[in-house]
Amino acid sequence: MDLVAITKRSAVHAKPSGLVLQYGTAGFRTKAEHLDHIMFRMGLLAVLRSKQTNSTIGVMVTASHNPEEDNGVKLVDPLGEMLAPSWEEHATCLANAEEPDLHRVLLDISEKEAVDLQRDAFVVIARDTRPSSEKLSQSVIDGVMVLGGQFHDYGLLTTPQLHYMVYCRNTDGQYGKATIDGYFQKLSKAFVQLTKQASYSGDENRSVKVDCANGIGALKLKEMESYFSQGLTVRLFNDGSTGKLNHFCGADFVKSHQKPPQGMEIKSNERCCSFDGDADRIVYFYCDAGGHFHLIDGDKIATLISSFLKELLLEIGENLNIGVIQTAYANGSSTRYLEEVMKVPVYCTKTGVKHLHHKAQEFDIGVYFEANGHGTALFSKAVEVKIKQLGKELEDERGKAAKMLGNIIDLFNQAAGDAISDMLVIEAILALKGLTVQQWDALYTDLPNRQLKVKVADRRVISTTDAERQAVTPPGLQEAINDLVKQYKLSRAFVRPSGTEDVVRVYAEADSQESADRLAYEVSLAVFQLAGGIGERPQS
Ligand code: G16
Repeated sequence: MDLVAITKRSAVHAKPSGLVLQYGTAGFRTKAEHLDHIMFRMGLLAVLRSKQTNSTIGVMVTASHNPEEDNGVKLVDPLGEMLAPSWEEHATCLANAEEPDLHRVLLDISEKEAVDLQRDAFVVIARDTRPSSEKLSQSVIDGVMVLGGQFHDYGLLTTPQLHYMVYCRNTDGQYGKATIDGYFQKLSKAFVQLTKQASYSGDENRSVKVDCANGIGALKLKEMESYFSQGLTVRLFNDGSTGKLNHFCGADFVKSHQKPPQGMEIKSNERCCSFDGDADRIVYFYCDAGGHFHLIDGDKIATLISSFLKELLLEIGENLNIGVIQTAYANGSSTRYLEEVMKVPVYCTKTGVKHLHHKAQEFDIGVYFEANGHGTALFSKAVEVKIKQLGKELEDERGKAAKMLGNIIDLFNQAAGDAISDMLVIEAILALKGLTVQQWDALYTDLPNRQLKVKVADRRVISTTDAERQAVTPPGLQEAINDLVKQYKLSRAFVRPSGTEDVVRVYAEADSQESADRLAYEVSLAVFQLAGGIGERPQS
């Protein structure tokens, strides 16, 4: 480690004195102008992680659903997963080290993690379409280079595409080819094979309108369209040509405001979906003949996928264990439907893909989705090998179902939740089952719910337990929530500090929209009073 060179380069990416940032739910996120030193330092950290694991590590420059002025960075571990929790702590230490302490922290991490500094390192980098992303990814490269790491800059990619590249590179191409063409080929081949088997061929069922949040999803869908054009027509809106990233559009806006994005023409009963800013989340929606908006969120996506997988397993005659993983935000009706009607075990983890992904790996088939639309399905290696073998050996109906499942396995991005891959899986399932968006929506009725944000001076005063369903601190807050919840039917509420925005999130559901709105407002007020609210008091 050339400490003199590191100090010199670090001075170019100097940390604003006193600025403290934390590796949150999905990496570092804040205003883009505060992130130069973080990017440089994450370049350094990626090199250490690469040397330690003897693998390629990914660095994605994005702030996903956050406003355009923000930016952020996520590190991607060897199998395309989120960075391991112990390394998140190293990331936070490194990010907050004052300039003179930088080498000591680098040496400490290397020692604690037994990093062989003589080893080679390889880092792959990509970025979203934010105006600040290009310069910030140069700072990552600067960090990689000063520690002697090699790198490949993929330029513009969706976040899940970078996860895919890392996974491919570390499995010697077994998972796929680590190029954008390799990604398009793998997914579209599986999609075209699947939709060929669909008996339903009505045009209307094979076209979908996509709100791209004015982000990278639009670029990548345009590039990919010709690969699957026979199977599906995608009509793109909010493609970045005029509007601002995530501004009144995108999956986060549609989910949290429960209304359609701006900039999209919607005819009644048309199937539409929204991606978020880095295309790792998707939600579906439609407006009925009466003009009412219907949201089909991550919970209903998980239900559609897991019921289809269960049906296929039944046809194949394989009794494999399927689990569905949700978070506290999952609508109570979805959990009840999965457990009581579909008889699928459901587990609840903390918010953050890393928690859901980790739990999903415990099953033969683990389907995980956050209500906000971030999710995928994971298949154990043994299941994948067996299903693909059956698909080759059997010529009967069982073989047909096994072939279908084999293609579904290839169509999912098993490294991370991926809006493009999820959209193609959903479109294939709807086509194969001949389901309309309304029929899918009618699987169960969501309990009315509301999400709000509250500004507090320091959101770390709120700590939680029980997969974030109970607040431990500040004192009295949980008791206040319990008292409020008791006043409404079929109700539930919880609060948690966001790991991507400087806010406290409030969730409430109840038997009517009016009650859910009222409960969310009252809980917000309790947060404001007991957890140090700042600015304007929550309004009913
Ligand atoms: C990230 C995480 C998600 C999480 C979301 C909101 O999504 O990957 O797991 O649900 O942030 O997290 P929080 O409520 O802590 O702000 P994205 O799409 O923004 O990267």
